[in-house]
Amino acid sequence: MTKPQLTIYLAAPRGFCAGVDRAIKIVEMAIEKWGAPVYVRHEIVHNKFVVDSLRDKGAVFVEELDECPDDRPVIFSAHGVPKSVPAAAAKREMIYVDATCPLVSKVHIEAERHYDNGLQMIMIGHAGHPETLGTMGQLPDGEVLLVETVEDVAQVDVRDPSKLAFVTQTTLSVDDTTDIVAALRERFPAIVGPHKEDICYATTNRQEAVKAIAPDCDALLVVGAPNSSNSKRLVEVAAKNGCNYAQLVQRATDIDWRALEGISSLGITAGASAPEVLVNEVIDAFRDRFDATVELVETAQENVEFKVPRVLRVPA
Ligand code: 0CM
Ligand code: SF4
Repeated sequence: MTKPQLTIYLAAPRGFCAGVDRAIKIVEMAIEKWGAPVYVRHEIVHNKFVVDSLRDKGAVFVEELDECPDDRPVIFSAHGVPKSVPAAAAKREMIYVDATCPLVSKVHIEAERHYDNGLQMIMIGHAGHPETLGTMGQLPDGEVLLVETVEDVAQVDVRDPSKLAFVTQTTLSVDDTTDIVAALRERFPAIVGPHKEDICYATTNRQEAVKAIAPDCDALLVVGAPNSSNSKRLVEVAAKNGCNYAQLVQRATDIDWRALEGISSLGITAGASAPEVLVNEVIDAFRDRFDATVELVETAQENVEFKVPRVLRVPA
């Protein structure tokens, strides 16, 4: 039987960003240096395949520092942690290594700087996401107000509209955030903040790449995890930009083949925490069922690299 023809538009950039690459290497280096087990507070990045691979090498993943013994090293995930976490680790004289992405740390520093200048902080982010908890946790409890939507901006109750600043999560939808920032600036003209928002280069580039292919795709699959904010945003971007069927898949086994019957064009991308091996697995699954041609659509080139410390330094 002849296979149906399929053009696969493979988005670039996609997949691992510099912060994810660095965080994974830190866990690997820690296991090499201190032996197993090395504890990791929260999934180092939001990807089951990555987490399972590191677990096989000797990492133990926990959600809270309380679950770690005093005498084993602990690594904080790429998403960042509230200040109370390293403080508690130091108090217990634990060895800890912070794998927070430098672009998230930059936002932490910004929030602190504004606070020190006497400004009340507003964070644009998703409630309960570890990055939001970590950034809000740089300041004392209750000092950061969270807004998730344009509607929230109308409701937010500030101390003094002339003394305000905002920061954002790094993995938000660029377009939705533009609207929220505009609403903030309209209601609080004196608000201080970044030129646009704090969304990172990787998030921005992956969304741009999806925008370029979405209108030409009968369907688009994002390789990524359901708890990965940046991956979920890619699905939304595809849907908002003219693709009628956009889905998140963790592995090829998640593909709903019935829903894809009759397609002749498919977009594929991957969130910043999804390894390329899983993208290839998905492409191979399509090659099994279709006469597939892969076309790379590259909208930007990335050459960002974050240094991994050669020796993991133990905080004093
Ligand atoms: O923040 P998000 O949920 O997108 O995290 P992730 O682990 O999927 O991606 C990389 C990062 C960060 C910070
Ligand atoms: Fe850093 Fe952006 Fe990657 Fe998050 S998605 S780890 S902020 S580079």
